Amino acid sequence: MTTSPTGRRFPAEFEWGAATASYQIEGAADEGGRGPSIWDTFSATPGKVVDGHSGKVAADHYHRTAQDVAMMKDLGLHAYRFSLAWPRIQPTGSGAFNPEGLDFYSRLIDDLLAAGIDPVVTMYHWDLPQALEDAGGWPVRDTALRFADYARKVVETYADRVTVWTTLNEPWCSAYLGYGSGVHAPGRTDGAEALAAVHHLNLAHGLAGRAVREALGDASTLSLTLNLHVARPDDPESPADLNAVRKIDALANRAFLNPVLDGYYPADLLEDTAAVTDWSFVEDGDLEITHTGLDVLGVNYYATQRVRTFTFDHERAMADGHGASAASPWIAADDVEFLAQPGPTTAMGWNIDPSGMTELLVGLSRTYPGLPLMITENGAAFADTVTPDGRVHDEERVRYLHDHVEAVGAAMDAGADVRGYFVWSLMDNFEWAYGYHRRFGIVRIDYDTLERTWKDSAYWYRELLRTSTVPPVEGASELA
Ligand code: IFM
Repeated sequence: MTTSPTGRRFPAEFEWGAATASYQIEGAADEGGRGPSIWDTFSATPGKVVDGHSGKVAADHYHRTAQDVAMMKDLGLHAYRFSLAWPRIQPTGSGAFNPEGLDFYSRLIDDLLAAGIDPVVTMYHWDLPQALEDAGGWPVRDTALRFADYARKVVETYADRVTVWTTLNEPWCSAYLGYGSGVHAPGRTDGAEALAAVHHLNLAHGLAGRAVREALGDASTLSLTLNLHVARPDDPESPADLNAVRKIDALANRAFLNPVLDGYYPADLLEDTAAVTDWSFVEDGDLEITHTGLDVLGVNYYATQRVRTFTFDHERAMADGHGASAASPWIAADDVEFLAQPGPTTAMGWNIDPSGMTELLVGLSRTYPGLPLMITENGAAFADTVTPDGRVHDEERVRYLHDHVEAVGAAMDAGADVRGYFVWSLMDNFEWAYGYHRRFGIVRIDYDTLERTWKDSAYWYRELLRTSTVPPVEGASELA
């Protein structure tokens, strides 16, 4: 069956794709000369990942690339966004490169091109070589310098076939979840280290960006993917709540946008965090390096946040037995409270609010006119079930995707220059601290057999790509 084209029509040149990341799908953690990453170590540490899951096998993509690329072709993807595993290419993060690792991605790139699919490469999606963490990790400057060497190598190796280069995926997570709250690898909980990591990731982006531009010149499309936060005040009339929004915006958004697109760190961020660090890790000349500008900004969007300022009542907290608060990713923002929001949520507990997507894209295009935008991730985890017919009727995911794609269109109507959209994710995968307990894929992975099964959302997405028109939610199950 084909649906009647009643939905919004997208321009023919709009790039539709799907995204994944190395540690989340590849498996083969001990094969092909790959070195250990911080996620191997973290996963092997009791209590860090639910049920002790790890990326050791994951979706076994390493052994099934041909099958997976064929599936992408059947879906009609224009582009595939994937990440290179640094420890597969350079096992200890410095020194010798691993030819087997380089070849693995070379073959993947060739297969994609042969299938008519553009490779959109992310250099770093969180799998830092463990040896670099042992030497200090992202809080130390040397990690950014090592990243520059790695970046130069991969760009030189693949520049003949890859022009779209994303340096980092969601440095917010690497810095604040990895070194602030510690819920991600390497699991450290130190605010000053988290902020040093922010800067060294920005520096790493800048150094890698130079490598991309040197190798490709005008042919390069340099990108950085950020998970920008859409924080809204609980009470829009309350100066205190507006101040909470400002703090979150500084830590989550401007801490990355400003050094890269404007060449400075925001004064309010430096002020807010002054009791935690003096930012002396920012050396002379660093902000010229971070200030690369971008050919396209990658935007990952899932949900919004509602925040307010609250006054910490020490005595009440002690009486409630909450004297010792858990580490927070929000450094020097202890007075900001994140509130539950009304309405539906996904299996992550994230609220479903497509209007935040429109607001974010329109806001970015007003702040940075002329900057092309690309949705590099958007999608939802739900508790999928396989019905007796062997199918996955994931209507909630279809609705989520439908409403968010429409929200992208609404942003374009309002003038945002959005060039493409990548669904997260092509297939179910290792969802970090949740292990395999959260499923984001439009294709189901059976983790016992590693069989791939298209969910209704995959058929719906294929129809969208085939027609450039948003299909209705109803009838998605008949598109198979
Ligand atoms: O799975 C992650 C991905 O690695 C980065 N962005 C958010 C996704 C869902 O949590």
